[in-house]
Amino acid sequence: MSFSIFLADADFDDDKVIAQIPIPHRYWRLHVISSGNVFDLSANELELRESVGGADVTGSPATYACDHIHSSSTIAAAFDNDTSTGYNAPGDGVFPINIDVDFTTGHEKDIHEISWLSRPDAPIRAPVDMDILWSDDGTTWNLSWSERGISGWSSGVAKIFTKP
Ligand SMILES: [Ca+2]
Repeated sequence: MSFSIFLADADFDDDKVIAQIPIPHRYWRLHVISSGNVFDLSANELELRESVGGADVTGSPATYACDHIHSSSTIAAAFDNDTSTGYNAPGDGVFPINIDVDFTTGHEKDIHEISWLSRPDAPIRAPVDMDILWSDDGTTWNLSWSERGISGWSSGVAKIFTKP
């Protein structure tokens, strides 16, 4: 989310945007509604960026959580900058699945782009429908943007999702 400052002229008919002020938030959530293989979800690397093509802002001091995870998996494996390790869901078809990033107090971010690298031997274990949410308190969640009908996953290729 961001606010625009407008420079208004006398008749308000051609106001110019003179600044975009980012509104950072502590918590961000990838709310995955459905998967390409219906039953399972995987992510070998996830990146959150504050600008299109910008730097990945995950990493210390951010912490991660997921509400549905295979017993032999960790959500941290999706954020360790190692493309050979990853998060895996239990494969039981239970959705939605929430993947949360807590950037921590004093390190709030304004996320505009997500990069998702799926599991190389099962790339369709990846989102078809997904919402990107933010929160300031970890309890009340707000929609930032939605992705629908995602397709075309292929092995070893990260997909990029940019805020409209
Ligand atoms: Ca990894």
